[in-house]
Formats: sequence, structure tokens, C-alpha cells
Amino acid sequence: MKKYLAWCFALFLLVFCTGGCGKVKEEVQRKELYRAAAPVYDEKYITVGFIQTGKESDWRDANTNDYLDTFTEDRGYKLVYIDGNSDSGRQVKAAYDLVAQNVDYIIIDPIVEDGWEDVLEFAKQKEIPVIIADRGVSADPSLYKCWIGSDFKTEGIKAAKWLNDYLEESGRKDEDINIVLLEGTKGASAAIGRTEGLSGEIAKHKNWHILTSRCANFTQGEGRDVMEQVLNQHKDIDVVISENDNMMFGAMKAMEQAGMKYGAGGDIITMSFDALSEAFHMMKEGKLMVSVECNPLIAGIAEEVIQDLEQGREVGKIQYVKESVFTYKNAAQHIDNRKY
Ligand code: GZL
Repeated sequence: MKKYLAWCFALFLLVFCTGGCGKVKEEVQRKELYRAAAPVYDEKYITVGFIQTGKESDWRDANTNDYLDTFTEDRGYKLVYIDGNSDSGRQVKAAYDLVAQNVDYIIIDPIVEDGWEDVLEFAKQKEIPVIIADRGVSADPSLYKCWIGSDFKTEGIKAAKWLNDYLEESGRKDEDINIVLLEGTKGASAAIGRTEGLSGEIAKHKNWHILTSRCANFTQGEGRDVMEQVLNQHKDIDVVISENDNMMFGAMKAMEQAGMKYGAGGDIITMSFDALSEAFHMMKEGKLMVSVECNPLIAGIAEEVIQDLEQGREVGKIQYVKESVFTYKNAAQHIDNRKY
């Protein structure tokens, strides 16, 4: 409450002074007037603004539900949830709005890395701590308290190492291997990191060839559409690597439609990322051969960071979530205890 009264007084001064000490920039006035309209949040709650990417995948739904289950009123929080609707410009505007609403903390899951510098500067100027979660931003790290998420490059390396081991075990170490890569959203740190990790390992094998890499924006529908196009252009595919499970599920539909035999015992090796519960069912059936886990349960770490900041404690700048690799050989022993 005290912050709100201080801002009202500041706004009064701003408006009062505007007449005598020259023109205040329109932009500053707009932002300050935003604040005057800011809702008054009940001091007994910690108000957390959370800007989500959208609803592009099942992973995203699990990630969103984790925030909704964590930042509840009976746990002492008022959550202001904003769906970015897969539109980065909408996300940035929402961040300005949350600063203007004078929330206590802002958590951002950025669709893409770029375009965040100005609004993070604004949040810092207004002393509202920002936590970046899941995907990253290219902005100066001094503009946010910490980043929590997965090591996407390592995820890509883990996938390529599994492929290497599998081919060795199958006696195909020196065979020419043709790879199709379905990439996530262009500019998204999850796609950037996985592609970097995969490409670096693939380049170490002169007999591994990327036939084509196509963006399918992490969605099942685009995964199917893109794979249909690829199958029309390429018949000599040995491996399909999808940068998330949902695009792989769509690609599987396209391969089935084309009469291709994929998965364990088939002609096409299938590899993806996220390790959703649906992926475990696919691995148990042998349709999916490996899924590199990307843990969506991030809200609990974000809450710990907020509690540390509330107590005036320092927080680590980079906080990785724990994750593993699951395959068609070990899926059955894990499937019953998956949380998402
Ligand atoms: C990764 C996350 C990615 C998932 C996709 O942390 O950003 O976005 O891998 C999701 O399923 O859409």
C-alpha cells in the first residue's frame, strides 16, 4: 500500500510540476498515468505477475498448471496470469502493464530471446524484480534477478550421444545416416540450444547427414504439416529428431499416412525432447525411441527465489532444473510415477 501512496504523491508532483518546469515527455506521462490507474493489491499477498508464452504444447500446459498450483492465495500469493498467445509483442506490452500495475514480482517465460531490453530497463527503474523462467532473453543479465530453466544445449548433446550409442549397439556405426530435424520456434532459446547441441555432435560424425531442418514451432499440427512436406521430398530418411514431443506426435501421423515404419524395429529412428507422459506411452509401444526430458515444473524454484528476495537473500543468477533421458527400453519402469 505504501508504494501506491508514494506513487500517487509522485504523480501529483509530476502533474503539478509539468505546468511550471517544462514539458514532461509524453511517454513518461503515459507510463506514470498507467500507475495512477494501477489496481490496489491487498498487502497481505505477494502479487506475482506471470507472462506465459501461450498454449503451443502439452509441455506448456504442464508448465502453466504448475504456476497456477504454486502461486495460490492460500499460499500467500495473488497471481496475475497473462497468456502471451504465442505473440512476443503481446508479452512485452504485458510486461509494461505489470510494471505500471506495480506488482511485487514479474516472472517472464519469453517466446523469443530478443526484444526485452527496454521493458526490463523500465522494470528495473521502477524497482520491480524480474525472474526469467524456462526460455532465455538476450538482454543484459543485470536487468533481471535470475534465470531458471533447462540447459538446452546439453539436452541436444544428450540426444546425439544416445543416437551414437544406439547406432553402435545396432552395428550401424559406419553407416551413412540421414537425419531430418524438426526445430522449435525460431529465436526461442529452447530451439537455439537444442539445435546447437545436436549440430555440434552431428558434425563430429562425417557419415551423419542432416537431410533437412524445418521449423514447426513446437506444435503438433505444424509437425504433421512439415513432415508431410519432407516425406514428399525425401525417401531416404534414417532418423527424425523433433525438438519437442508434440511436433514428433504430428510427424508420426504423417509417417503413418505415408506408410512408413518408424520406431524400434522400424526403418526410421524417432527422437524427441520434453518426455511428456504421452511420450512415455509412445516409448512403451516402441513408436518413440528416446525423449530427452525438459522439466516444466519450474514454479517451485521461482517461489523459492521470491522467498529469498523477500528475506533480502542473494539468489543464484542461473538455476537449472533436474532432468534425465528416457528411452523405449526404460519407459515402462518410469511411466507410473511421472508428474506431467
Ligand atoms: C522448453 C520449452 C519448450 C518445450 C516445448 O523449456 O520452452 O517450449 O520443449 C514448449 O514443448 O513449447
